[in-house]
This record gives sequence, C-alpha cells and structure tokens, in this order.
Amino acid sequence: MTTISLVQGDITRQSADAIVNAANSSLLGGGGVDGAIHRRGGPAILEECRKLRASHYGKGLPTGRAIATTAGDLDARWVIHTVGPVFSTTEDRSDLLASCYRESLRVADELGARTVAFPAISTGVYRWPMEDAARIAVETVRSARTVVEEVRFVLFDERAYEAFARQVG
Ligand code: AR6
Repeated sequence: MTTISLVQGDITRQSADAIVNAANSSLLGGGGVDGAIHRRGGPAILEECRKLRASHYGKGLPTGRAIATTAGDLDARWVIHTVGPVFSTTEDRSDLLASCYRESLRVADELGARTVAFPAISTGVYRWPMEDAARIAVETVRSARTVVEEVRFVLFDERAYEAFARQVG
C-alpha cells in the first residue's frame, strides 16, 4: 500500500529518495519547478540530462515519459524528470498527465526509491486546471502498481494544497 501525503512548500527543500521534476522534453531546464530544481541541485543534474539527451533522446523526451538522474545537491538520491502535457481545450490529454505519474512511479520502482515527492505536474506554465490535475494525480497514484511506500505531493501554494486535499479526502 502506498501512503499519500500532502505538504505545502518548495519541493527543492524536501528530503525524499526521489524528487520528480516537471520538465520539458528538451531536458535542458526551464522555469517553475524545473528552474528551481536545477538552481538548488546544481550543475550535475543538467550535465546528466545533457548526456541522456545526447545518448537516448535526441528528439527530446516524449510527453508522458520519465527518466532519472542523480540529484546533485538536493536532499534526495534521484531526480525523476517527466514531461507533462500542455493543457488543451480541444483535445483530452488526461492520459498523458496520468502517464507522467505512472511512469515516474515505474522509474522509482526500478531505482528502489521508497519515498517520492511530486509537484503538481502541468499546473503552472502548462496551464492545467488545478482541480482536474489533482484528481488525475491522486487517482493515478491510487491505482498504480508500485512498491513506493510514500507519495508526497508538494504543493506550492494554498490553492493547490486545498485542491489536492479535496481529492485525498
Ligand atoms: N516547489 C513546488 N511546486 C512548485 C515550485 C517549487 N519550487 N515552483 C513552482 N511550483 P511548472 P508545468 C508549482 O510551471 O506546468 C518549466 O519551464 C507551480 O505553482 O513548474 O508542468 C518546464 O521547463 C505549479 O502548480 O510546471 C516546462 O517548460 C506546478 O509547480 C514547463 O515549465 C507546476 O508548474 C512545465 O510546466
């Protein structure tokens, strides 16, 4: 059984086996969580992302997939980088958002991570409505086949925290 916990705060301040990054397919950094992780984690993470890109993801990491690097100076063993979908009003991309959580947990299982911290993927720059993103995140984690013991959602502000709290019940 996976325990779901909620924290309001900055994911880069968390201690966990793995911290999930809401990256983009370039794997070369960006704003939001991605920028914060690379800033606090230091250059080792970007260096590893560059190598992975060169060796495996020349066209970029596809949306909904996840890969791991070490965590640099963060209080974690790994960063799991996943690419959320940009929200669309004309196309249902919920499966891709669910895939981010599923794939990240699959990678976590491969690594042997027992505690995994997630941000609210796609709810910032990628504009996914918070209530819906929270529902997809919580439902996907609850139905995932994983041996991860704790999934911790780390929500940046109160609005995000409340949305996830309503889903967790
Ligand atoms: N800790 C926890 N949550 C945070 C933090 C933090 N330090 N900073 C922001 N959030 P976003 P996306 C929240 O934009 O929507 C990047 O440029 C934020 O309030 O980080 O998946 C990437 O390179 C929001 O609720 O990710 C991509 O290009 C949530 O984290 C693109 O943004 C996600 O916001 C990905 O967009």
